[in-house]
Amino acid sequence: MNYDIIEHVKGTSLYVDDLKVPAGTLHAAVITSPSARGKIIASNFTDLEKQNGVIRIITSQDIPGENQIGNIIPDEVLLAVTHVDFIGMPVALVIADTAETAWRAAAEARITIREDEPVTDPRQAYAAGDIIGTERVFSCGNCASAWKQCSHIIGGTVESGGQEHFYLETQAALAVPQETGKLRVFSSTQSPTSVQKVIARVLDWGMHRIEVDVLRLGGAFGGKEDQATPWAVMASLAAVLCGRPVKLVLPRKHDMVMTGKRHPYTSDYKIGFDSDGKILAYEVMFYQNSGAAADLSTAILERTLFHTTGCYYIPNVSARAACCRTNLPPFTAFRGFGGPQAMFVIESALFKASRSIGIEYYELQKRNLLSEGNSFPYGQKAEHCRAGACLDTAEKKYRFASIFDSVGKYNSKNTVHKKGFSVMPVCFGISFTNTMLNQGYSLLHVYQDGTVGISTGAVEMGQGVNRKIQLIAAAVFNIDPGLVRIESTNTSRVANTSATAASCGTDLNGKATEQAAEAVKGHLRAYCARGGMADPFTGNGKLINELVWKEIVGGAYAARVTLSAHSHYATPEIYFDPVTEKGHPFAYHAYGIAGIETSLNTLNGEYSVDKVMIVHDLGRSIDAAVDVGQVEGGLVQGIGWMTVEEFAFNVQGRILSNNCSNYKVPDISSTPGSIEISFLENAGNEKAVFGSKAVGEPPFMYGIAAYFSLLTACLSRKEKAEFYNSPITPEKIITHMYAEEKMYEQQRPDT
Ligand code: MTE
Ligand code: LUZ
Ligand code: MOS
Repeated sequence: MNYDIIEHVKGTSLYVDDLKVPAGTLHAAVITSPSARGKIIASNFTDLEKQNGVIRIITSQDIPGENQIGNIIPDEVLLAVTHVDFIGMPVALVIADTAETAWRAAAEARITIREDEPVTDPRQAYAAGDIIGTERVFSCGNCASAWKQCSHIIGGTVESGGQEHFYLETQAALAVPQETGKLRVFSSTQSPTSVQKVIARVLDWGMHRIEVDVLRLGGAFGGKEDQATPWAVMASLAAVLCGRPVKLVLPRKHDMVMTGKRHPYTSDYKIGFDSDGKILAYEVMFYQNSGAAADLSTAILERTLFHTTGCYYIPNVSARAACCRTNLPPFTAFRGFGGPQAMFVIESALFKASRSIGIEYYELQKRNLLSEGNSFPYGQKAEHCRAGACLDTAEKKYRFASIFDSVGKYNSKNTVHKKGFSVMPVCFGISFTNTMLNQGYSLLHVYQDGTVGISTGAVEMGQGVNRKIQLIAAAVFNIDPGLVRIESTNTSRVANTSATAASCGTDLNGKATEQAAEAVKGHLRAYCARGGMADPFTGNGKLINELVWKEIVGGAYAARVTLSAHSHYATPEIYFDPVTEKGHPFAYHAYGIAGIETSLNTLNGEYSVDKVMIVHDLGRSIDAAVDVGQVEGGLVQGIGWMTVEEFAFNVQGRILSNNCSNYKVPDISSTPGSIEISFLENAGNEKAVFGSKAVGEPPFMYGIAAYFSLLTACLSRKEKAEFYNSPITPEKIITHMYAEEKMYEQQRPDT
């Protein structure tokens, strides 16, 4: 059960837009570029300033510090100066007495732009040499000589689409000037320290003058790892310039065009097998559509390379990847962080190869499955590899063989209605690939009445990190979790935090909390020992009696024993050398397997995901209900990415999927008919707190099975309808199914 579930159910939990604003609060709206690429010639902003209710227009010229928000690479301005790089790029701010007035005025702004031809195709950007950072290469073994040993060599191209985060709470911030030149900022961000740092840079202030507070987010999914920052900086800039509190909340339709999404990828591969279907060599080039600025693209590209081989062992690999700059909003972190894109390519390669070699796709997956001690192309070895254990458990528990059998029988009897069944094994590296970010903090107070308050670097976004941290502290003290409160994430209480991301919120901040609680427990133990009391913490599973606990704490306070601790945890033993592209970047890997059964009507392309069966390796679960929620949520989001969520833009760089009616997220009728989840048994993990494993992102990639399940159904009607271009929408299915007829092509409306 989640920490704030009662508030959620009652509807009393607060988000930034719900906070009571101080009297005199102003509202900001953003004036954005109408063109994807060009030079700014003129604008009518001074006219807008005369409108009723408009207080002020803010442009780049009003910025006291640096006009720069780039995180990894300083290549992104807060407000455009001379050029615009994508439709929706912020150019200026309207500050008004109401949000309605501000957004209405912003909509009336006219910017004259001398337009250049925009680039939206990553291959075109690559050909023109317009890449962000450098091209990266991960390799192992020797592909060149391995090709000669191959009995089968197959090549292909794979496309995967973008994905809108669709967090229910859109981007939002409220900046409130304090006395003594300080600013308090409420932001819907996964990364309070990044927000604090960039506000300081833009205002030319010390970080100690900025307090960022985060109560909870109404969903984030990576969309607020880096891209919550500009809005908080804009609100702060306006608050300082106007000397009043300023609030900025993006309306959904603006959020959908102004913010970045999952990166679309286009990739070319070549894969070689021996006569038994063992992969000998794999060569791949990933073209990442990065959008107009770096944002987190280079880190995401790196994770793509780390997950090149998916859940398989491949002895000879040569993987190249480049961030290709295009005139679209900067694409950003999204659950899986480049990993899913890589895994879709290797699965496509196996699927396609299975057809030309004549060995079943599932059989190829099994023959190449990662096993204990196998090396990844980046040098780390698979230790405590659970890929095989998950697969064996799933095969037995769900009887995959009989499902393949019944699907085959169904398809041989039916012509129009077809079924598919596919399996997706997942192996996901846990740790930020940038070693520096793998640190967490906890500040723990036991109050003199025995209640406990904890602040950490972790941000609650619905994933249950607060619940897990509450349970960890309660378990160390052996007290009822109801005595433990988790406070907001606040940069004045806990500093220099990493984003809550890479699925390691609990690994890092939960571990720091365990350490902090152990420290206070040590003091309490020593106090008891001094007083001749028996050790109260050896309760063999039974909670300490609450009255006894309160008496010990009260007594310790009276004896001037410290009841607070501040603890820092940095993941040990991880490193990565970006020159050799080798190292041991991950503390461990998370494993799991999913089987997905689908039904397809081959006449109209309508389909359903009927049944999902999962065995997931969670280590020892800290809260099973939270973990089931994460597996289900990740799965459905992954299925959405692979099936119905079609992020669309045109050659002018205009996002066409810009509201809920033309962008479909999975709803109750498109989620699976049944989802069975079992946790791998006896699966501890010495590398993370309480033997647990990170669970936030890995289940996302189970969704890939939905693609191949549906493709199997298509191909059982029409052999030639093969395509590797996600999402597999009903429209695409029909187009490929009836490609020769051409009738659907001709009827498609212009965009
Ligand atoms: N679950 C919910 N409900 N909402 C979210 O925004 N984000 C996901 C995952 N699960 C998310 C979620 C992503 S992208 C990550 S990295 C992890 O949660 C982050 O939290 P953790 O590190 O505590 O697992
Ligand atoms: N963010 C990041 C991430 O900065 N580095 C990572 O490795 C990562 N991985 C997953 C999600 N977010
Ligand atoms: Mo998650 S993409 O690491 O926020």
